[in-house]
Amino acid sequence: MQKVMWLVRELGLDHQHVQAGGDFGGLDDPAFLNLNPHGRVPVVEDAEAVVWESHAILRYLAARHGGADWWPENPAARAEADGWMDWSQTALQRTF
Ligand SMILES: N[C@@H](CCC(=O)N[C@@H](CS)C(=O)NCC(=O)O)C(=O)O
Repeated sequence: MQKVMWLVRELGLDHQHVQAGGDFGGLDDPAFLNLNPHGRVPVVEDAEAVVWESHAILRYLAARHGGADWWPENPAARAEADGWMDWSQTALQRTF
């Protein structure tokens, strides 16, 4: 969640942050499950897109709104960021 809100702010995107999950609940609501059938946050609705899974959201926001600074043309440059991002979730976070 934090990483998504961090990028939203870095990109200066107009947004509405709807709290859900934990004490806020709502993840079992049919309307929420229609957005993310896994019943988890974060989820982003942006124009026609509904994106769930935090790293998919980060990639989407970077590609859609970030320009070349956040979504470089060069696949090797993108892969460098992708590697660190996925490593943080699969290795670093697990060790934490
Ligand atoms: N791998 C998923 C994890 C999603 C996830 O487990 N989200 C947690 C919050 S961090 C959640 O929705 N928990 C249920 C709840 O808060 O009630 C992602 O990165 O988006």
